[in-house]
Amino acid sequence: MFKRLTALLAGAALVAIASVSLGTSAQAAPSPKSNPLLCFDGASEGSGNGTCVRQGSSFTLTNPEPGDYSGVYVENQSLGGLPVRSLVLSYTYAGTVGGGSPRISVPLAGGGYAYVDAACDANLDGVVNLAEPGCIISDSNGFYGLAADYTGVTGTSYAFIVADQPGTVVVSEIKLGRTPPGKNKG
Ligand SMILES: [Ca+2]
Repeated sequence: MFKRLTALLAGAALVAIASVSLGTSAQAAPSPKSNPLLCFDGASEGSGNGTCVRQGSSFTLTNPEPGDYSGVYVENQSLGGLPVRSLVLSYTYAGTVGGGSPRISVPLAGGGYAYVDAACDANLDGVVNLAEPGCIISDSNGFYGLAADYTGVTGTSYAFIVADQPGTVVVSEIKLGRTPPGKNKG
């Protein structure tokens, strides 16, 4: 009887500790089930007048002048050691497109970024998708070619979409993740 009571008390103590730590971490981090998409922009970072405004799953990126920027990133994402071509990278775009804007930037192991922009929209349907046949990508180390031929590997950071040409573009249906289609939340 005594042993049983002790076990019950120990169990209750563990539950209490678990509740406390859960309560603390819940404030510091969102659910591990999803990696929320968040805006970033020059206007809120004290660097120009670019703005990102979210409405549901659509993000309106507005850059009044050259040098302005705005974009979307994935909170709490840590890519690392994955072939870039294996990532689930896609978005729908409408508005000002050109000069590599908007684009997905993916951090590379060893430095630099891989870029996925409208050149990847081979069938010109307004959807950029890394898995699309004929998708052309580039990187900051001089690569320009088919995504299927790309051998770059991700570094330990997060992928983001950025617009940095004057004008307004709406990006939506954004996938910046590492998980297979259907499971991707980021
Ligand atoms: Ca397309």
